[in-house]
Amino acid sequence: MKPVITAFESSPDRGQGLARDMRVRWALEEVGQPYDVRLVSFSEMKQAAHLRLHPFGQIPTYEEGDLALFESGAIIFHLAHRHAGLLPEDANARARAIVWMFAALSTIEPPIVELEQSEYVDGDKPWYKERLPMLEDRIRVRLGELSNRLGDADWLDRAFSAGDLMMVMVLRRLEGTGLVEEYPNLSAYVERGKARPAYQRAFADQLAVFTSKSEKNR
Ligand SMILES: N[C@@H](CCC(=O)N[C@@H](CS)C(=O)NCC(=O)O)C(=O)O
Repeated sequence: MKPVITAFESSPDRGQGLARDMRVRWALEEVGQPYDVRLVSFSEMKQAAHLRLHPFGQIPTYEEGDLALFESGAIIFHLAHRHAGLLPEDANARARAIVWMFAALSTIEPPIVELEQSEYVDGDKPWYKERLPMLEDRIRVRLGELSNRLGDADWLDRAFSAGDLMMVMVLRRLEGTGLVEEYPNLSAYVERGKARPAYQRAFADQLAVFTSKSEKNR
């Protein structure tokens, strides 16, 4: 049975693959699991049918038979348990890879999301520009620490894992800020992730949603 995920019908990032369905698509491609996508509009996400799947009215969701999941981290964790290819077999290496998934979501992503949101929420406030360097410096602290840990390795803990998938996707949220580029090893790490064939298939699929919609609107 093919799982079904949800994604934005009209992604605000115009096909850049920054919405969180991209992580799930990438994980599905890494493990070779075919899937279907149900596109949802912003208003549909807030209606009862979608809220039954996702209590916060967001994407992505994941349905597989009578199992319905939300939270990109939990979905990828589920896929990594069900299929080979995203977590190492060795129990300790597996536990360490899971640490990196959590680190991406709970240590690296929050200050990045705070920077993004400050622009939407406070971009018009007189103090917005004064606060910006502080928010960027908070991110730099984490990037510096991550860069030190990665060193000249290809991946965070030897073989590529769901931890790297999540970290690469979280770091991608900084595209356009120049922050990741201040750490050449992190920049190369993100590019290494993006070069994976599974990433490229996932990226092309989510981009096709945007391009087919733009063609229809011509
Ligand atoms: N922690 C959630 C975050 C989900 C999330 O923020 N989704 C965004 C798209 S990337 C969304 O649906 N935004 C629309 C909204 O919140 O109304 C996850 O990782 O799945």
